Amino acid sequence: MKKALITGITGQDGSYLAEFLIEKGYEVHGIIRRASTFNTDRIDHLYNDPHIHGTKLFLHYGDLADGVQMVKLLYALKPDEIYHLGAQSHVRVSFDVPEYTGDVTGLGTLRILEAIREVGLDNKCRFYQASSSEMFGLVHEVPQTETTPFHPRSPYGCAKVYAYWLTVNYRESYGLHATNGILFNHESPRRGETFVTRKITRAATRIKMGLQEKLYLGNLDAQRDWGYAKEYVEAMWLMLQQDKGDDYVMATNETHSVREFVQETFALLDLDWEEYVDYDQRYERPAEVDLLIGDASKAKRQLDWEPKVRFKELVKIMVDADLVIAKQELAYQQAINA
Ligand code: NDP
Ligand code: GDR
Repeated sequence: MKKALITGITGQDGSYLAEFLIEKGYEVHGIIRRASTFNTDRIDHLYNDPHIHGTKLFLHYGDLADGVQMVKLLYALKPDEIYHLGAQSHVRVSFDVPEYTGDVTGLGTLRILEAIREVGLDNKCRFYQASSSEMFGLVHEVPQTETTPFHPRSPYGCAKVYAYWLTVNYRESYGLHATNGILFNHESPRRGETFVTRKITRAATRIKMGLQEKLYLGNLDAQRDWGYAKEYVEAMWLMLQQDKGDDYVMATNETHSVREFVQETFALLDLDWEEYVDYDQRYERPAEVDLLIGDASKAKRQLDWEPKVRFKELVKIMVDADLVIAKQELAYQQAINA
């Protein structure tokens, strides 16, 4: 049985990837952070008591800021594959906490790569780095490919560029099977609620149910290449099944503005978006990434991977899921007011 270690297992992608790997027969280990409230909502349905025979998911405390713990975990687990998804992943927040973002999102990758070497797993373990289309930043070329130059526009983007090149460097220096998945935005009903797509579908469905009056957003003109997270985690696995580490763009090759996402969401709910959406400057970024559209033809050619869920279907998946939650919220409110 293959053993995988996932950092960021409690996040959107980590939860889908854990599901996918367990389904494939892997023993899955995940690193979680200690918090004063529960932070494992997205993976609770996968978790069994570790004393039960046949359990496939094991959780360990750790933090990307803690290199010693990383070494200890790798000594103990000796995984075949490491999917490094953990990060301070919010672009706007990275302007508020740039040093922390550099430490966790940038140096966090270094800590894992060095732990792999320290434990002597260079020839055994395959490494996946969650690289990002945010590295392209200022538009130099469309669509963006594996050879498009990087010009990051945020502390987050800069940290990801550092981590990207470390991954390439450890491949070239030490022969490590190390891969960058350069993933464009991917969303789902499990997307964090402060990212724009989920913020929109949560708000619009709550407005529909009479639970909220307004939705405040920043720049509606930014364009993104939005795919479906569940499909993108399969691509991560495929990348690590190749003979050699490499770098791959994952994208839909379609782009839409934030405004279009708003329009599509409100239209599905028979609402006129202009009545409900207001501008709030605080959601603007000091420097914006205006246009992302990816060309994933290398992934199609080498991995036989291509996304199936397109923009309208993605919006519908998210609206349908959030409508269920909004209805539950309304029922709960009515019950406590009764
Ligand atoms: P999320 O923000 O949903 O999840 C981030 C994960 O990282 C969470 O499990 C979080 O734990 C964990 N984490 C944060 N800080 C630390 C830390 N100091 N130590 C250990 N773990 C930490 O991100 P996504 O699932 O959306 O993205 C996964 C990865 O892919 C990230 O690296 C992201 O930057 C990258 N990426 C994402 C894209 C997207 O569109 N979703 C596109 C391209 C790249 P906790 O739950 O405790 O906060
Ligand atoms: P992004 O995602 O920055 O692309 O990073 P996000 O959903 O935060 O923003 C997308 C675009 O929407 C605009 N926007 C707003 N964004 C947020 N969050 N909140 C708002 O109210 C709002 N109004 C307008 C933004 O300015 C931006 O242009 C995501 C993250 O998952 C990264 O970790 C990942 O690397 C990239 O996608 C690819």
